[in-house]
Amino acid sequence: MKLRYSDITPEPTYLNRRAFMVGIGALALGACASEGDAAPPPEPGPLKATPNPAYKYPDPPTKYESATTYNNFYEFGTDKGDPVAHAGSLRPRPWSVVVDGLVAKPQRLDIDEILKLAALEERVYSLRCVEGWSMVIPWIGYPVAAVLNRAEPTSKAKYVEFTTLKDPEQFPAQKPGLFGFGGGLDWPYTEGLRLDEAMHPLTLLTVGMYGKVLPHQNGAPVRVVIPWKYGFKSAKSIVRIRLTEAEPKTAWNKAQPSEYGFYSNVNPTVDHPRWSQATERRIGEFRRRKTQMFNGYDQVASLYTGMDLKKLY
Ligand SMILES: Nc1nc2c(c(=O)[nH]1)N[C@H]1C(S)=C(S)[C@@H](COP(=O)(O)O)O[C@H]1N2
Ligand SMILES: [Mo]
Repeated sequence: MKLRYSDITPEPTYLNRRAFMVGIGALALGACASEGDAAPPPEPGPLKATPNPAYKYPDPPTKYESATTYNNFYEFGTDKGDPVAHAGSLRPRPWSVVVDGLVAKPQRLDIDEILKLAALEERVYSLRCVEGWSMVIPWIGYPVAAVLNRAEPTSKAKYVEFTTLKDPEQFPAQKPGLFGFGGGLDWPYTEGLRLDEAMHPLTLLTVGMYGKVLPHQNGAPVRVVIPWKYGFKSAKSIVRIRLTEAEPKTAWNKAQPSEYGFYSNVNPTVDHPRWSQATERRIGEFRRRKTQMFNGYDQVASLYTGMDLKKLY
């Protein structure tokens, strides 16, 4: 098998370059931060959900082992194996999520309320990382719309911001390094969607996968999953959902605006500045596949009518 540039040049390239420029090694720093406190996460318990036949997937799911050992979760380090090695420090309980900003009824939802707020569905989605690989994952959750509706967005609300927990005791890579640049991103990790994207039935508030509670390394206890967008839009371990009038800033866009845009819909015809997005490698397979427009989720196309898809990275 021929290794492609996109197989070996993931997101950290930019971080290495920046670390080099300031004369330190961000990766080395990450390693320091996490030595000593390496604790693997516990095995997640079972979680019941009803398979939703509308969201089956034609291909078999990725092996559970791969989906829980090959992860991007920079709060634990930049290597794919860092999350499973270090995520034992995350404490997913007690946990609550605040829903605030431009809403009539701000909420603070305890994780136990979240688990009961709507019927838990199993939905098999494909997750496509901007780095050029994909997985097929049976997620458990319900539409983010259920939570947004409860909070009653006001007519001014146009966007939704999702924020990951900031706690360096639980996330070793958030410990400030030299120049306040611990771990590489401007913590906390934030992501955002337009309100209509967040309200779309495909956008999933996710609390489990493979019939189990969400493993720490996959974003316990609650994350979002947006299957037609590159994986980095799907923020893990969220503590806040904020409704805003202006487009929210996002962690990857702040780090490298020319490479990670706000929309970031999966699009085979829009290359990443450093690699093509025309094909992808499904984890567990050898031959590359053709990338599908919107990752195959054509039902969202109408959200972008009249917009220049080439500009929606
Ligand atoms: N808080 C947080 N959320 C995150 C990330 C991260 O580093 N931190 N990585 C993103 C990226 S790049 C991808 S591809 C997916 C990976 O999800 P998985 O590990 O469950 O497959 O999580 C996304 N959510
Ligand atoms: Mo990603």
